[in-house]
Amino acid sequence: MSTVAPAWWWSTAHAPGAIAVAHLEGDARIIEGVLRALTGKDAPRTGEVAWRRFGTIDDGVIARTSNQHALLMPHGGTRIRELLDARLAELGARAPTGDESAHASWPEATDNIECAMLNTLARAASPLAIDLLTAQPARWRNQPAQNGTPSAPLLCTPRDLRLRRLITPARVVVTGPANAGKSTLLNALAGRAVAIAHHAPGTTRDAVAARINLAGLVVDWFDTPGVRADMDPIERAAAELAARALACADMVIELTAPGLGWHAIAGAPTALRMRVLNQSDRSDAAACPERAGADLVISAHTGAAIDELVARVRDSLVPPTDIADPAPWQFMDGLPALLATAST
Ligand SMILES: Nc1nc2c(ncn2[C@@H]2O[C@H](COP(=O)(O)OP(=O)(O)OP(=O)(O)O)[C@@H](O)[C@H]2O)c(=O)[nH]1
Ligand SMILES: [Mg+2]
Repeated sequence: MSTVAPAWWWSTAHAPGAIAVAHLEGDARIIEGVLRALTGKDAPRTGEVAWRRFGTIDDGVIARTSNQHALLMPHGGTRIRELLDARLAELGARAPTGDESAHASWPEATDNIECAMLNTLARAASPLAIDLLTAQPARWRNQPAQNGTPSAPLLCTPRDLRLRRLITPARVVVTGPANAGKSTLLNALAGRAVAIAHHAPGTTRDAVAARINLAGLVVDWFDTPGVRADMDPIERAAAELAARALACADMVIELTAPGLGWHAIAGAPTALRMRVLNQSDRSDAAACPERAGADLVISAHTGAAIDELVARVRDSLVPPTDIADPAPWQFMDGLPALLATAST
């Protein structure tokens, strides 16, 4: 998206919670200007995760997952959220207006549902969203009518919410002992060196975030530093950033390697979880005790089972049955109200 006004929206519910997550998306120079005005410091570089004060409102984490996108993670109080909304509006950011009639933007659209669909399509992150979104106006119009207006459930179903991960990327956080290969895995998935990978334990001293495409599903992938007993202050600060990412993870991948064991980790209680044993190419991998506890065994070096990992993460976050289900999808809040005015 390269509009002049950056888009600003929340992907956590408007309710008290430990941590809230907001998205800022737009032209790189413009979002850097907004973040500088908000925090008084330079914006994190692409791939960086940093702790910042959000003016006098709160402090929290900013993860720059791409040139055009940053995640802001303040505490989850409703007042903090309102103050940040007001401050971001002052700085020129706007909520993506899926519910605008916006016929001016979409003169070819036949009604409000189609406008909403086109607005959502314009900011959908995942290629998998395209066919499903474009099918929605017809599905909603074909809903059985009640009192002359199409009937629509007011509450979102779990399927509605899972499918919204096609629009706003889910957060996948990888944890595990130092030297498991967490950074090597991110680099293999991203197809480039996003994170520094090295045989010395404690190589990752910063949390790293990148927006990557998992065979059609785009996610925000967090590489975290391996937790060790003798961490220096910089590593401990990085571990705090990682804890903040874990608290709002949609999925946690626990990665280990032969001989390193499984490390229990705290994370969002609702997060999906997967245990992955890496370094299957090593001669000691076949008989190692970690194998018994693994959901999947991979090698980030040789690429063995990486396609399987990608497919499993994608299908856990957005199950293929959700996509194949022909029922209408509430791809945004307020859709039932729009349906009531669909024929106007
Ligand atoms: N044989 C083998 N070595 C691997 C594999 N994946 C990573 N490594 C090696 O393991 C070492 C550690 O890899 P990293 O990716 O830096 O590990 P990390 O989990 O990010 O480590 P920290 O950042 O210290 O927490 C490096 O020497 C990698 O080359 C693999 O699949 N097979
Ligand atoms: Mg690392």
